[in-house]
Amino acid sequence: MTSLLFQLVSVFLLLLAPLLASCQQLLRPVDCSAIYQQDRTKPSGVYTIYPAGKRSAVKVYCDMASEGGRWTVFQRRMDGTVNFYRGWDQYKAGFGSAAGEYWLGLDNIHYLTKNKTIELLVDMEDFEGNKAFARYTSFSVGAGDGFVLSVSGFINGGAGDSLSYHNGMKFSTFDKDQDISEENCASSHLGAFWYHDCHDTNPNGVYQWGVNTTLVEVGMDWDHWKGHNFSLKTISMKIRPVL
Ligand SMILES: [Ca+2]
Repeated sequence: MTSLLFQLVSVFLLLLAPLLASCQQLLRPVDCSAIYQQDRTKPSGVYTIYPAGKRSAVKVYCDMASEGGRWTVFQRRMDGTVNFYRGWDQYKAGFGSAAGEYWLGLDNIHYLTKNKTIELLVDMEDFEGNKAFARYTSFSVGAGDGFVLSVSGFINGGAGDSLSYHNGMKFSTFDKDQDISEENCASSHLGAFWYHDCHDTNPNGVYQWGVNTTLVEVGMDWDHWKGHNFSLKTISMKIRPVL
């Protein structure tokens, strides 16, 4: 009798499991795509996601409009109010505000791109209202202290491809030089990125309000659109799982 009861309870729990799993997803969405799929009328804005389980709550900006929406923004520059020239610990953990400028953190970006196919959208704008984007059908950031960038499948939205040059590189900050240049790319270009020898884009560089050649290639540039010495008005990097 006890055994029969046990079996019945087991079957009941097994039937309940998928429901519990979807409740979990409802309560603690892993990314903006999960939020969108629960309710497709949700507008763009700040939401809380859980990239790595229940203790990993973090606020992000969700772009629910561009190119079909569902995008989790992990990097966003728009007005120069946040200092992006920071060291390793800050780039690992994240900084800034999801309502404005921020960097989500390498640990979170790694979790969001782990064990699934993720695509990347890079949106940008100059100071005259011109917009362009670059899209990549595959994007991931590796584990460990390298946080190696894997990016491929470029789709041109008018911006050209300034990211493929960085494929396979480790992430570098001024206090952790992991680039392949003899110089310290992060300190000579006043940013932090998957520098190569050194960059085709410097999205975490200095916010400069357009062209400024006093210092060379330190602005927030995307070389194949506006050149190395043009610092953009806005740039944001966002990801979503390929469904
Ligand atoms: Ca170096």
